[in-house]
Amino acid sequence: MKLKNLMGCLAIASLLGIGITNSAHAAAIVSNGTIQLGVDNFGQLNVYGETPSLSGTTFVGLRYLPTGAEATAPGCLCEGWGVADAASLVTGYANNDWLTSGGTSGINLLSFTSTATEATSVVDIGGIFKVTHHYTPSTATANLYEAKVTIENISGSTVADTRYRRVMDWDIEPTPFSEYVTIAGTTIPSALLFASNNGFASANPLSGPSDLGYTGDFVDAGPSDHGALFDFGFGSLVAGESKEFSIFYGAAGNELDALAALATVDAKIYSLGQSDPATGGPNTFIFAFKGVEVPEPGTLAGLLAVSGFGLLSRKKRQSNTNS
Ligand SMILES: [Ca+2]
Ligand SMILES: [Ca+2]
Ligand SMILES: [Ca+2]
Repeated sequence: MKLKNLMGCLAIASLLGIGITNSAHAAAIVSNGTIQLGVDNFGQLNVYGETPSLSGTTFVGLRYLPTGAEATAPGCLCEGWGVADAASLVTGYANNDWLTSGGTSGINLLSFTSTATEATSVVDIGGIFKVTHHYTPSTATANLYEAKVTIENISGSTVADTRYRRVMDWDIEPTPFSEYVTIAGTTIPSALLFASNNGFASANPLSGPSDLGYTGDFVDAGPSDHGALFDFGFGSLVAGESKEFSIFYGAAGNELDALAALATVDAKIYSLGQSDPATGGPNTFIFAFKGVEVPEPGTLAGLLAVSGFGLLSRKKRQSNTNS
């Protein structure tokens, strides 16, 4: 999204006292030498940096250093995540865009630590969830950063319907705001509930599905100003239980190399953002998930639950108790 909206976001953030550019605000820009990420305190991306990108933005979300291209920070800072229990309606989410994407709510920071290459955010949502995002270079390929996500039920009792949303506005340089977007892997058995190209959606997992014309799997939609939205349902978590999975952010010089990078980590659910839909040059950006493809051990009930069947809570509790 374009500059006018960004300025609106910054103005509102300023009015609200939100320190997008506040130096005391915990955040980190991390890099493995190929991929650079701007990680904010709650684990959302898009923080202020100093080095202008290929098209001149000084915010860092996801950058490919060989070209200097930024992939989400241009225009609005629309990138974020949320965790919720769809049964009790407890929710918390973080997004540095307030005007379009609805910003951040329901999250308390527990800790944020970083080095030159890694960043770890730990937050509390309503005393129900402890959520950790640990950003670390992929050990498999320089083209990917891995965000290891842990959702822990700290409530002391069972959480019935655990949700995770991740959303980003792709803005692929050198053609930001007119990118081609691909989403793949939505039909394989997984915890995925919904995917679309609405990168401007709220990060609140309970805000409901929305799209900008494309849902499920689609290839090279565009050119348009859009992004990627993924909703996951992990079913019930008993007291003290955690759900772990990984998100990958990355880029390569073309589409074939991007797909090869995804293959090295066996990530099958993903989005690509491109300026050139055919070759994927000069950079194809990657946003992918792993560890969401198969149900938890012994959880036919869990699989059915994430498919939208809400009638199996008794079996679900039994199976989780046994696991
Ligand atoms: Ca953007
Ligand atoms: Ca966009
Ligand atoms: Ca393509």
